[in-house]
Amino acid sequence: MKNTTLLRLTGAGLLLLASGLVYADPCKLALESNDQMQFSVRELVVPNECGEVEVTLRHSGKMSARAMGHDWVLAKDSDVSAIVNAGLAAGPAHGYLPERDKRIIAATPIVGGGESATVKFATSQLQAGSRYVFFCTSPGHATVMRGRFLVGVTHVAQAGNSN
Ligand SMILES: [Cu+2]
Repeated sequence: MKNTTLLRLTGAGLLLLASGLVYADPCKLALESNDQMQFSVRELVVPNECGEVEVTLRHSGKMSARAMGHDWVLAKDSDVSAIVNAGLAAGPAHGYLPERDKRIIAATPIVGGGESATVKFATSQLQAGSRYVFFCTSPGHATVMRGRFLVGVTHVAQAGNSN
């Protein structure tokens, strides 16, 4: 009888612990975009432990997707220009994203004011030693709407690094 009670208590404790972890899941990232053609962050960092990452982009502005739409696209730094150009060629009917482009690691659809979109992707697609960038493929946006995407960088390392 005593053993059964103990097991039940342990189970409840683990359940509480698990829900706490879900609440502050470091593998789920969120950022905002606005009517001033900006992302709310210049850098996103995910821990090494994340097998899968979820990114949610919210548009906190009021302008329509046609006038000031934004998406969140992740790729190697060296592939950004080519993807942006291919996106321009694809045009608004395809959300300024080339279809089935293997250089794109993850991409949300374009959102307008008040909307949000989420994308999930496996970190196994990311190679150690490569530089990754997130950006927006709306025409002319990628020059300002871009930031660094880092895996496994601790806060201590960030504080000690000025760039
Ligand atoms: Cu944009």
